[in-house]
Amino acid sequence: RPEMITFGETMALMMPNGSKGIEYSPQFQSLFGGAESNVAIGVARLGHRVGWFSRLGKDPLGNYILKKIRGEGVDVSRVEQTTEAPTGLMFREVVNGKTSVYYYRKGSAASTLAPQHLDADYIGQAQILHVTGITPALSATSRAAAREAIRIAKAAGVKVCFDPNLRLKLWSLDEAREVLLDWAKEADYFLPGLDELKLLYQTDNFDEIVSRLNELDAVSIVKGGNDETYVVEKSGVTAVPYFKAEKVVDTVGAGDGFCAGFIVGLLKQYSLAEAVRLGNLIGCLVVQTEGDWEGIPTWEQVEAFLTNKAHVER
Ligand code: KDG
Repeated sequence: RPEMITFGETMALMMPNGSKGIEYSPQFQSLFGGAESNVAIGVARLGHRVGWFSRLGKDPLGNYILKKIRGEGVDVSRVEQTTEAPTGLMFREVVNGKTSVYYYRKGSAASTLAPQHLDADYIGQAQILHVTGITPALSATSRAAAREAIRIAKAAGVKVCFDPNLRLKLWSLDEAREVLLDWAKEADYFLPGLDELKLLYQTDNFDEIVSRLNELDAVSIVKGGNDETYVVEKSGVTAVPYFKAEKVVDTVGAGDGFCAGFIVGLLKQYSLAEAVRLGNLIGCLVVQTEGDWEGIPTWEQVEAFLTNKAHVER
């Protein structure tokens, strides 16, 4: 039985080889990514039982994604493959240090996810449900499904982690603000980035952001301010410093790696600050590898890192 459940769209990901960018690159790496499956893979690598579900196309990209996620030890028993719609696709390039993502996902299989695809018993037996704000941006039915999953979790006493993952290529800021701030009220753990909060609350003032967060029932974990993560509780704000990355190769997926580490900390009943420290470590390792999730360490690697164990080359 999974300790954590998550769901959402996972897409094939094409990244140009070399520095030419999508338009001029003759060669691409074929990868995959999705905010929620990135978190699921992370939690599995860190040694905990986790389930992820979605709808994928019954097509080669859907088969590829399903096999890879299953291969990472994630329970995919609730994934459905359909011939009604294709697996979504994205391209990502880093040109002159700037990352750009292009989505080919409108009408994808995952966007046809609807409340009738949810297995309430499956969700209800977990300890944590992790939801992101990408799912409500995909379609009316996937928004309804995500909202219903939160309702099921709360009714069953499952803790809800909510990462707003603001994606302005998917919906307008006004529409996103309305939904994301409403859903934040349902969360036990709200996991936004500081940049997202500045946009959602329309202010750069940190104290004002903290007082808005304190209106929520949730504990808020704010990623990405001044090389530290903030734990915002009504009793006060705790800053937890980042680990220093040796080289930054691909920052996409850092937030998901953070969530995976933080959730594992919760499952291990760490203090909030300790769980955030583990999240920070995973985020720091993810940015040093290309791809969304490939840089996530195993639990053994985390222990070796934290105890400074010497690496045996051969
Ligand atoms: O957090 C990383 C995700 O943004 C990436 O995997 C793609 O899920 C994705 C999305 O919808 O942007």
